Amino acid sequence: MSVRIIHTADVHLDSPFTAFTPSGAEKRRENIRKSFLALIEKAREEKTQLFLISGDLFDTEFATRDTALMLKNAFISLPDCKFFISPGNHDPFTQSSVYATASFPSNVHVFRERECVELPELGVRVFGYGFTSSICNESTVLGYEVPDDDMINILVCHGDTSGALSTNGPVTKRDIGESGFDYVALGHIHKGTGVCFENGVSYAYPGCLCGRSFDETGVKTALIGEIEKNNITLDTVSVAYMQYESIVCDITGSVSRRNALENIRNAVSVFPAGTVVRVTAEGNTAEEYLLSPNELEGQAECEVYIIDNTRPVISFTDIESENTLRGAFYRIMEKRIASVRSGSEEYNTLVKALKYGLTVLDEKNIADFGEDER
Ligand SMILES: [Mn+2]
Repeated sequence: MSVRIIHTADVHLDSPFTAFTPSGAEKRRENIRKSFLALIEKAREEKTQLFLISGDLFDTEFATRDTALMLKNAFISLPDCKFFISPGNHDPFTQSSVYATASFPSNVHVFRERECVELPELGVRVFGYGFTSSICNESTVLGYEVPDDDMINILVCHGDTSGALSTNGPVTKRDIGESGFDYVALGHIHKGTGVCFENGVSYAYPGCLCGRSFDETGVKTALIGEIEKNNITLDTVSVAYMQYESIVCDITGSVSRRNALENIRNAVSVFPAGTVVRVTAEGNTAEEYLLSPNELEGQAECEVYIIDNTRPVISFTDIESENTLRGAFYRIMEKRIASVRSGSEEYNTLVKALKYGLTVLDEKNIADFGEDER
């Protein structure tokens, strides 16, 4: 007997995206909702029987009414699929949480501390651990009575394999190996692991469903496939409407400002449309090629932010001897730069100040310049 599953985690619906304008933040929240709905459609196509959500479905214990309603409708639209949700450290099951206040349909089970749901018709037991506060200092994979019989035993939980001092449900590989489950569906770590094995127990982090910042770059996935008693086949599936990437682009040799931007646009073109890309521009360029963070706004398929770490190529001997404000500024800055260690933070700041100062003194506009940490 086998069962078709989808395993996802760390969707972080309703993330605030505080660094953005209200409409920019809303666009990103919409992308997360669309990603989740795309996974629901995957479940419909693949006739998924168990849909496992291993924590942090929401970014906080609260959700907007619209998001809760969207989920409810999604769950209702797949009546033959059973949903198991294990609240995590971001969305613990508290009195006032969305899990307590939303009325999800009967094909949805939300775990609260340790529980087990038997599904004899599928030959499966689904165990789960639901956080009831944002802190959990005990292993979330231990403490269950797992019968050793023909039924498939699956655990759905948020848990942290990154260290014993974690307050997010510290889990060791040994805990997993001794747990007695056939599959441990984990959540919390946003980088997917693929299916791993420990002492006969299969386990995986699917990773977050879509990237939300430059800390979460690359293709994000969920896991989809079949589980049999001694055979687990899960593949990654990507449904993300939002992807982040961070690249370095050396624009040395660009013959014009336009050419420099063209080189950046080419470097970015390998990513799917809509990807949010941070490009750190490096190399030596003519001083008039100074690039602003939003230089390519509306000019590329991707959303591109440029950090300009290029060094201007300047005719130093000319400026050095110039009897102008520009010359005086240059001589002072060079003296200061010479007094600090090259490559240090101060050095980089001074180089940037020199670059911006020369631009201003050339009466060019730098109003739009600055680092962008989105
Ligand atoms: Mn978490």
